[in-house]
Amino acid sequence: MSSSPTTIVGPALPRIPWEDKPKGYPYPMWRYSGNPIIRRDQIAVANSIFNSAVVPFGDGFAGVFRIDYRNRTCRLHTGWSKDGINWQLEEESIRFVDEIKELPFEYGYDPRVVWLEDRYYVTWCNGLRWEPTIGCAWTKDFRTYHAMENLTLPYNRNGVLFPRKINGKYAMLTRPSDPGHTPFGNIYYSQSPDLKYWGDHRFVMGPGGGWQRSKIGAGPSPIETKEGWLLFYHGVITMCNGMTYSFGAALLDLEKPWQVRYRIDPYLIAPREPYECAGDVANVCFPVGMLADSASGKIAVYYGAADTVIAMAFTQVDELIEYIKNNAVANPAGK
Ligand code: BMA
Repeated sequence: MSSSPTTIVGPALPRIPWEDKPKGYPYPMWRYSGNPIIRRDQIAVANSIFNSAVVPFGDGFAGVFRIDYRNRTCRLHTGWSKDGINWQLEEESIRFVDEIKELPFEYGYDPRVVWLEDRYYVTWCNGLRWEPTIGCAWTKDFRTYHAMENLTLPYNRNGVLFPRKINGKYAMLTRPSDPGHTPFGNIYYSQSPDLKYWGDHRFVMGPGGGWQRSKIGAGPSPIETKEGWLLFYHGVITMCNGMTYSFGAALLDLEKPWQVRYRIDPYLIAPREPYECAGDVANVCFPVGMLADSASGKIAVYYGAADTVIAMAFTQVDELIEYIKNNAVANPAGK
């Protein structure tokens, strides 16, 4: 871990994929001009490829991708990239060694990946008798994945591990839910001595106003900054034609991450471009992947668009934090 000249606490990533903000653009986060970065049918089995997570790996990047098949079940697939933008996806889905007999792997979606101590952990929304909970596995090479126990009971989604222990405990955000298209949702914080037994649960935040008024859920693993944990999260507003998914960001206290320091009022990215507004589920921008460079403060977010393709957006940490503070809601914990 290098010392950070910017607000980000963590390693430098000079090869982070990047595109400068368009001249005169007034907002702190901007889309990649080459969006979407992955075609929905990039591999033959796929109906759609979206909501996927990436990390630096070797001299490039690795990722865990959500692929919905042409029979409309979904699985996780490994992907590889030299530049973080062009990806090669494995044709075969991820299989787990040491599979736990009582936890047959039925389906998996919305993976998150985090480097924690000495390995990568993948969490995802895991089918358990078709009831969603938080699945977990670890890998060191993205070739062999070791199954772990589910991290929660059903029903739960959007399980995200922090990249280090906090106060001597592993830490996780989840969003307890229901078996369907959950109409509600608060983010909770849980703690564990061993990544297996979880407790000391704390409420973090619930829905707010406007674009985040029906439900919210954590996005990628939070980024440690000198100002707190920077959390990108999705928020939903239910409109006449269904749920619209946008995303924003909040700063959580470093030592007590269940305390929200600042929470953004306007969204950062909301469905606007054709690939976000039209697809299998219209009007969805769903962030689950992220890369950050502590040397420059650059951040690249990967988000699923319209439950069909993957898109990218960029921001710079100092500009973003300033914007969050200047555009914060009065009651950061929400409802
Ligand atoms: C959520 C999850 C996401 C999906 C979103 C919009 O409940 O299922 O995978 O992107 O709905 O359909």
